[in-house]
Amino acid sequence: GAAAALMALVAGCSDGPAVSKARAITIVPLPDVVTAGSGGSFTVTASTPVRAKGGADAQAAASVVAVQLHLPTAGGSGSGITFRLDPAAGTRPEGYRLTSGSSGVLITARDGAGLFYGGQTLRQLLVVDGRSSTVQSLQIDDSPRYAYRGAGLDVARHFFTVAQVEQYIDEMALYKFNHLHLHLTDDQGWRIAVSSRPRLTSVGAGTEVGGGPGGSYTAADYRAIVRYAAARHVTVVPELDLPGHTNAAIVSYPELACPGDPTAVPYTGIGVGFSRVCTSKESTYRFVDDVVAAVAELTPGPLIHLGGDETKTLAPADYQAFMRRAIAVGRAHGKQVVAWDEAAADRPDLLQVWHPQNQMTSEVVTDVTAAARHGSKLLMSPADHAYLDQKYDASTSLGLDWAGFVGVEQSYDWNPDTYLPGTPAGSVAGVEAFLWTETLGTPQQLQLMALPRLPALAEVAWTPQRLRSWSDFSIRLAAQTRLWQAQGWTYTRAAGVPWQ
Ligand code: TNX
Repeated sequence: GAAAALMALVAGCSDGPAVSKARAITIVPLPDVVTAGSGGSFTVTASTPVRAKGGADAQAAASVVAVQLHLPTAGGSGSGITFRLDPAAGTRPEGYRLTSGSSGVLITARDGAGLFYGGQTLRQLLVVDGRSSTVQSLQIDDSPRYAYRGAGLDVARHFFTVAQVEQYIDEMALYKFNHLHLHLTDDQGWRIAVSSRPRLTSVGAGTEVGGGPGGSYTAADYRAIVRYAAARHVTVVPELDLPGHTNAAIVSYPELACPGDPTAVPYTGIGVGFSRVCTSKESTYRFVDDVVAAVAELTPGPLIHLGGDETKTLAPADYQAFMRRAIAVGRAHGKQVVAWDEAAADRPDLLQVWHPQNQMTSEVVTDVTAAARHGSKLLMSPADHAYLDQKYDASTSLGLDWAGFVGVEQSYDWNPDTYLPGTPAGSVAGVEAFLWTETLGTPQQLQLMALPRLPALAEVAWTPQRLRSWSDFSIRLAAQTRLWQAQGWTYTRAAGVPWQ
């Protein structure tokens, strides 16, 4: 297997300094196949050129990776680092082949994503903190286990600026995530401007947990995030959480409430489940159409998330009827609809499983497996493994613990295909880590919770189950700190990892 090949590679470089041995095993997520070559090694210096062959997608991957590696780009052929797009390359979707020999490094793929991921692997092979570094002679053949590898960020409980979201995208990109799920609306704030409903941001964005100023994205801000993500092969999945988690929307437009509901007031606490729009008013569905239209239009990706979680004050039949209409609205605006697992009976295109198995009612389990049998794909985010906001252990000061502690091994050691008993084969589309922000208000706090668990979830989503082992991963994970330090990223030295 790949792990054994990596170990052979490490054993093989007996003449190198200790540090290059460590570097040989730093690849996270673990690639499918790593083969030690017999040729010479290649030394990258500050003037090593990065070249592109095969058109615009190759150029794009080469230029982003060149910036990440602080290397110049160059035209033409020759030695150096070459990104070659080749529709006939035998690689799989998003996969790549990286070959390193004495004349340079060649990354080939049939799509731009594959080239970009080859570049992220190269970042991990290189010394990033020195003026030159040496790549051993080797070949890597790699491709992802799941097509959807997501990370979610809650910008509603606390607002995060475009630059702060871009930093999260940088962390995702290094680990080959390809979907950013932005939780744009919740009780504590509405974060995306909708021109037909201006009070959502002029009123509904001015609050956040703890009483801070909140904030929101203009259409231009949101487009900037989409563009930054796209350059790193990350698709943005916007979430408008409905029909619950809507206090900020109701404060902005009180007519969204039912007659007789208490008057909504701005909310800066961390409770859940108390709010709902009025599902029996036609005007509510005009609101849903307006906000979905606006966000769908801003979003080039194929998915929109319409929430559906924790609507504890609605009768199940009313909830289900609302979600059925909301899903139809999303589809009418050209999107496939994602929803949280409570909406299983309404069979969204992608159903996001978030309840830990031991906190799921048997109805939800039955509905989820039935939806999967009827063609809904499953996105696995069980909180007891995938929630980055849960405390690592009793010593963690940030975070919540309603799903139990989620140590690094716990975040790593599970199988998305078998987590839920009765999941039909092939129905899991992917995995999504999620960072909720009730207790997190700064980018440093985001990083303390995301690192090191985000890379653990990356390997869950990318690497075949049979190649994964915690003891092997924990060593490669510990070696990531060199990269994080070079980026200026902070992290938690969580228990169980052999940190250096
Ligand atoms: C549950 S996950 C929620 C969120 C909270 C999160 C905190 C989900 C669909 N709903 O509203 O932020 O727990 O861990």
